Amino acid sequence: MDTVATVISPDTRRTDRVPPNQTVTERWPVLHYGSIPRLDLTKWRFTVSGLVEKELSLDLEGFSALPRVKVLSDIHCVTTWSKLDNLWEGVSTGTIRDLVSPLAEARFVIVQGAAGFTTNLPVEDFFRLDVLFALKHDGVPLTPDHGAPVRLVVPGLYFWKSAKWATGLEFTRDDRPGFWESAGYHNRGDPWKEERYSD
Ligand SMILES: Nc1nc2c(c(=O)[nH]1)N[C@H]1C(S)=C(S)[C@@H](COP(=O)(O)O)O[C@H]1N2
Ligand SMILES: [Mo]
Repeated sequence: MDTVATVISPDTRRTDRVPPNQTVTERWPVLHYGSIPRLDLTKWRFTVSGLVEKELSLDLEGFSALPRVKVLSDIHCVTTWSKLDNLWEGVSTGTIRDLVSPLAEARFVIVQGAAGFTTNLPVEDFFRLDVLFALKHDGVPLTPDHGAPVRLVVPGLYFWKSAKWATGLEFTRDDRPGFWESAGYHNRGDPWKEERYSD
């Protein structure tokens, strides 16, 4: 599991790197719906389905053996806290793309988390170079409250898109609002445009 590259998330290079109406925090709040799932890691799978040439199903050992990337990025939560300079390590969404070969009709990605959680992204947002399925944060494995063993990290969008306890994804032709998107959050969630809630 070589680390293939370190990516600096482009938003960290902005002269004013804190989006409008966000406040920087040093600590890392824990936020999610429901309770922390108790996962049986011997049964854990990461699956990719839908509009792909090759479906994928990996156990934790197989997933952990994929090439790694490191990403330095900022977190912007819609509840107005931001946490700067997070160093993530995990599997780039580009690596997933190479493994499954999405079909040309695949326009959206529905990412799945434990206990039925989903979040939706256009493929363009999902395949940005700083998007990864993280196993580590600041050099240590993710803790259960932050989404262990694997969580999505989408630095360019509000943090609700960063599904914790990720178990896979589906490529679709049509968009399908996920958990928070169906509960009144914006469908896309660009923090620089303050796409917080839908009206
Ligand atoms: N599976 C799952 N992932 C989730 C959520 C959730 O409810 N379930 N909430 C999202 C929201 S709203 C936020 S702000 C971040 C918080 O991540 P953190 O607890 O690591 O700070 O997780 C996101 N990922
Ligand atoms: Mo959130």
